Amino acid sequence: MLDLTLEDTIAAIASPMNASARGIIRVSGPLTAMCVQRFFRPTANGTSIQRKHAVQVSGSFALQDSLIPGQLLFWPTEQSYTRQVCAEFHLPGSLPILNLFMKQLGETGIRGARPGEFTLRAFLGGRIDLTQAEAVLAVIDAQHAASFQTALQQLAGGLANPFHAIRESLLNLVADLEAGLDFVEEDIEFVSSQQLQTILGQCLETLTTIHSQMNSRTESSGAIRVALLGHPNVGKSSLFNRLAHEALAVVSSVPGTTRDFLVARIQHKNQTIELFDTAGIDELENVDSTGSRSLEMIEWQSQSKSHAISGQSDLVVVCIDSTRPTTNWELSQWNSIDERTLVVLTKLDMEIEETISLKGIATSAKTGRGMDELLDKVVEKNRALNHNTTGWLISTNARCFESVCQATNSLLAARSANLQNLGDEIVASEIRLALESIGEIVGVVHNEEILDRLFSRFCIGK
Ligand SMILES: Nc1nc2c(ncn2[C@@H]2O[C@H](COP(=O)(O)OP(=O)(O)OP(=O)(O)O)[C@@H](O)[C@H]2O)c(=O)[nH]1
Ligand SMILES: [Mg+2]
Repeated sequence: MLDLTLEDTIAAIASPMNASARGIIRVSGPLTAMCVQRFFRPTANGTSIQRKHAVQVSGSFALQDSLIPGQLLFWPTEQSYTRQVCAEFHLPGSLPILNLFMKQLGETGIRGARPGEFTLRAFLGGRIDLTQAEAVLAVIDAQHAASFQTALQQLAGGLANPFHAIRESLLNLVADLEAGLDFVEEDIEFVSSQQLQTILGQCLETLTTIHSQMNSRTESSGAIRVALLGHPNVGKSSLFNRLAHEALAVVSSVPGTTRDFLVARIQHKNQTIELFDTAGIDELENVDSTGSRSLEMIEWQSQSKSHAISGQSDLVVVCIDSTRPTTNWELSQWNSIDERTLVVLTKLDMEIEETISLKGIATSAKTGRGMDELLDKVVEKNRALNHNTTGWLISTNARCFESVCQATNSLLAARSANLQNLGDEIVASEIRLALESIGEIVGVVHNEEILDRLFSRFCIGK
């Protein structure tokens, strides 16, 4: 269960758990200043670290009887991520050193942080709202440039800002209505029926927009970028032309025909696919043996471009010529297949090389065999991938969807109560219900179950 108290001082190793140049221990809570005082010695004599502002100081850390060089980042006030006194100890990235330092901190009464506890404190301290906490997770989890961007936007308040604006308007409205109720005898009105209708109408409009944005966000958006990758002459350009229904790329029996890359946009099952034909990738040992130096350079540049394209695309289709023995590079691709990779066997209208043991989508650019199956797999794979990589954002959607619907219903009820002159008490009570639903989205209204479910999915140190 979550610990919602803020009195404990917590610490955790916040850098990856492997040997690296720098290891980071993060500390937050009331004992932080004491432990900085006790374990850190600034290099420059007389450097004061008990300031009002955040500081970054070089020095050394006392670890048992030794002094270890490092850097201290110190936030002495609550103007920190967790809204508490907070520090980061940047030490050499050796696990034994970091573990020993953690043990030393434990002896001063500081306890190990639980998963997500730093972010939880940032939330409880009002530094971030729940949608942003979810975005922190999405940023950590993002394996994709697109989902990383969406997560960053959400972290910057992209999703929560309109909710905050609606909350503000509704809070003012309730205050006006309730003030009016106190003066009901004197017939003083703080907000007219007309004004009320306008404000409710604006809030409803925003909620409707958010509702449809949430709907479209769960669906795949934009084109799927697919790179065709493989050795020279395996038939990438032929496949590309067949899929694009156009002879865009030059096809020839000379290996290394495609030097640059080509792109074609195709439609399949209501989904746009951006297909990239790339230069053939040679086994490294072959690159050195080809012709003059300048030719090598061109080849090397084309190949590194192919790698770059495959790195930037959503999916990679590795093309393997079924009429030739498998190469080491193809085997290595096969062994490192991940959720972004599809394997295609080409030229299946010809006689198959009998030693081929790799499996893939059977295709022939000549007969058109396997084209639909390949495109189906692309769409399917992309859907699964999107689901994984934007999972956290979709979970924000799932968590908030119902609240958005409830808030909408309450505001519709408030509007009709006002039109039917049912009295300001009824209107105000419906608006309060809407406020509660919106409060749940940004976390102004929260319960331990929601927090537990969310923060337990973080890793330690975040
Ligand atoms: N029979 C048959 N031949 C094919 C097929 N696909 C490609 N080829 C032949 O294989 C040779 C190479 O095809 P390309 O499409 O140029 O191969 P590539 O992978 O783009 O080659 P690079 O651009 O050099 O990397 C050509 O002679 C094609 O006609 C196929 O499905 N069936
Ligand atoms: Mg080609």
